[in-house]
Amino acid sequence: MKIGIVCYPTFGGSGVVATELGKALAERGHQVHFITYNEPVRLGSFSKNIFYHEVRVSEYPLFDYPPYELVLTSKLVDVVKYEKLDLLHVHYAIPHASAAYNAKHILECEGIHIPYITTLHGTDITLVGKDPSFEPVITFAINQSDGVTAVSQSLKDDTFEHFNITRDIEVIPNFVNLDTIEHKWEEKHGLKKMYAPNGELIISHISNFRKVKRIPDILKIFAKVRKEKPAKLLLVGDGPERVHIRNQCEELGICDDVILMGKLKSPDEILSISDLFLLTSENESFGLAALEAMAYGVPVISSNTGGIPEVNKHGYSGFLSDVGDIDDMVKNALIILKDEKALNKFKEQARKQAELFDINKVLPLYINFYNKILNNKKKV
Ligand code: GMT
Repeated sequence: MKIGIVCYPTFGGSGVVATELGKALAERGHQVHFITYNEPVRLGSFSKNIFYHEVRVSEYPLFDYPPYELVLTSKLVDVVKYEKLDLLHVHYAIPHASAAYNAKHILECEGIHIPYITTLHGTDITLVGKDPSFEPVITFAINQSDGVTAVSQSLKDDTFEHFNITRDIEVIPNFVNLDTIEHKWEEKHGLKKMYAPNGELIISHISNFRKVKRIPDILKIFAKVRKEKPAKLLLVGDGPERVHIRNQCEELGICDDVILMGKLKSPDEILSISDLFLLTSENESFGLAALEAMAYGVPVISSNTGGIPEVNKHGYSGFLSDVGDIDDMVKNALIILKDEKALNKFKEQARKQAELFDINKVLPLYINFYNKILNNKKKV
């Protein structure tokens, strides 16, 4: 197949999933064209079947808001036509689904039929999409898609609850590539000493530090756990909430043990040395970061919200607590960190749980879905 993938090329989960999916498809012989405003951060080195088409939005004094969606639409028309694509797969509904809809109809006027699949990732539905300034367009572009997937049952339910959806949505979860993780794990053994020189436990969190992640909860949990167990907190990522972190660390008296790592291209190193992962989000459609942690055998303390319970199994790969229930999360963290035996048991279970989401299980779901959509196209 020749597939065009549209995504945000940044550190966000939707961009990571789209990029890893494209890479996996390319490895299996499909031709993958990334159509994005920057090279996706997780792309790594190019391979024979991977192409990158830049969506370049020019500045013009008249434009207070550069028309990204229009430029993307034109680029889609161009790439579909000249690369003879079979299918467009757009990740994150806003504004990618409506751009794909417009491109499809422009191409139809020229006798070219290109189906598009929209994958819903999370905040495109749960936060941004619901906003009345987007809602009618999002509803329309979802309903008009040739195929729609959501990354969890919870996100699918949310979509039906908040939008007037008149079509099916297929659940295809996020995934990890356990083969490559196994390999990287071996490489990173010496790193732990650098961050935890006295054998402290390493607790980590990775996100884009937005309000929805509840970063203050992470710091409060860490402060309490650290009273019982010597530990370091590694915070990976950046975003609007970062400016408050230092002040809160000072209030809690934990500055010396909290390390702000900034944005890292890949979470591999930090996860490979972590003992516990925290995900305290208010809302989370899936929680890719938690799954990536589990793939490294890192148990997860998380909130019981959105799609997280579909990933993190309570009492097995970690624990789930009500959003904001700091004391319960601390209690659960200490069950895991109690002693080496308990920690190793949870580590093993976390890894086992991640196996359910291995790319070799999830990729066929996407490929079958693509084939179904392409077969429908032939029948039209
Ligand atoms: O909203 C974000 O945190 C970023 C967002 C994205 O689309 O880039 O992440 C969402 O998509 C991920 C990949 O499908 C999911 O694993 C995340 O749970 C989801 N984030 C939220 O729902 C908050």
